[in-house]
Amino acid sequence: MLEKVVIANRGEIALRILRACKELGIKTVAIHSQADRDLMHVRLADQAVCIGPASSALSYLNIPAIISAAEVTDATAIHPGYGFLAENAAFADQVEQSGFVFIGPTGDVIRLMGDKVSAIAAMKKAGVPTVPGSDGELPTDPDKIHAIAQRIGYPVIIKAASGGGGRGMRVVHSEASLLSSIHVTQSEAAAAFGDATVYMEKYLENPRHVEIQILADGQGNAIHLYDRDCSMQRRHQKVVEEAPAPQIDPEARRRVLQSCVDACIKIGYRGAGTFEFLYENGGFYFIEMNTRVQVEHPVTEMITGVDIVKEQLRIAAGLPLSYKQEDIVARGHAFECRINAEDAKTFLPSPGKVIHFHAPGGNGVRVDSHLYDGYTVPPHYDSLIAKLITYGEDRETALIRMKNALDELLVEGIRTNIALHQEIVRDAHFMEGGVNIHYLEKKLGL
Ligand code: MV4
Repeated sequence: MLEKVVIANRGEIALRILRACKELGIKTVAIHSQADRDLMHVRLADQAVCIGPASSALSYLNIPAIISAAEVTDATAIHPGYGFLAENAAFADQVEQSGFVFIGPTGDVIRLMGDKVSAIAAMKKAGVPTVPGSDGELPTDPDKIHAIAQRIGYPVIIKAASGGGGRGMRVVHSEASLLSSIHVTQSEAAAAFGDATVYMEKYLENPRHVEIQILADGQGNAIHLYDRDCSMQRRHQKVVEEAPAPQIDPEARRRVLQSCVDACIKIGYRGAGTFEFLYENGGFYFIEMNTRVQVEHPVTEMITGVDIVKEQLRIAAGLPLSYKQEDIVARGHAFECRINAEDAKTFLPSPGKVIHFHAPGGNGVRVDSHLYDGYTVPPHYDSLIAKLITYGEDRETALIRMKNALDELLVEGIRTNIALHQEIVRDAHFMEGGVNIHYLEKKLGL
């Protein structure tokens, strides 16, 4: 097993990684900014190193400072969590070149998936269903561009190859605005990512966001852990997730799950990963792959019983997967509500001191949170303060448990989105299941 892991993250995921390390008998090093001395996992880790000031750019994104902290503590591996450097190929490369294990795929695979054009090409070649599109970078010849759009059919969407997660895209409804939209997207992409490459896809108007969790050991073994629905989102920020995705065509599901497993083996994937799909009219269409553990991984853990972070650590230690596909049974249903420190009306972050925190409990209730009475949420980072996860034998039971858990949850002293969640879990369409990616924004009147 790994000997000592640097937890290169903060908040709830740092605590989640620390707990997994402790279960496996791995020593831990918390690295933190000057604003994060009071984080729960910093107290619980075997060692703690302050790596820089509050600003992420100077701490959690500071590659030399993180690698130096690994060196001075004699750590053997680095877990990046999510966000920050988790999908930075240069970081993965430098970690390995410095003699540490990067807990994730190789830098080359991160690079392949970071460029959406190469990611889609690799997935298409591996048999994963993709969105009808330009099959690569758009040509410069306007006649050829128009011909591609004609073949796909309007509306189309122009996306930056270096974008993703909703950054650098533009919908085009007719030929008249095609070329100008491409130029604007290219300019924005060049400014934002230093890469003007764009591609075109058919724009799916009312899809759901369904993603597939996979694990691969880089030794020829890969499994899927079924799917999650993340359609309840606002401005590309997920709000509620669930597993499995409700109301999915069983045959389409079987096929796409197998295609993801096959693709992992084909590209030499190692670690935990997520294939993101749009799901519309019974079909799956690959859009992106995430090469990290995701915020919403607990809903998958609840329905499969697999500890995804422990599997990440075992894989990084060079062990084969603990499970074969036939060992994985999806049972019951799980929801996750992302609890944010934010204003209910403006959705702006609302940091400050938590006077009192009370976590709900009971059968099928899980709370992943770094909060405690008297903790001050700093203003420098994202506003996620807790993940409330419920499980039930069926979707209705999991949802009733979520209603009850939200009523028990107390976060006093700061503003939160708990009331929004209480409204969502009582929404008739959400209760029915299968709403699309536009549902929440329409409900909120955006
Ligand atoms: C799309 C799409 C419709 N058609 N691609 C947004 C984030 C990025 N991961 C991909 N996104 C989309 N790509 C095609 N061909 C609609 C979206 C989209 C979206 C996707 C998932 C979750 C929320 C979304 C919100 C708005 C748009």
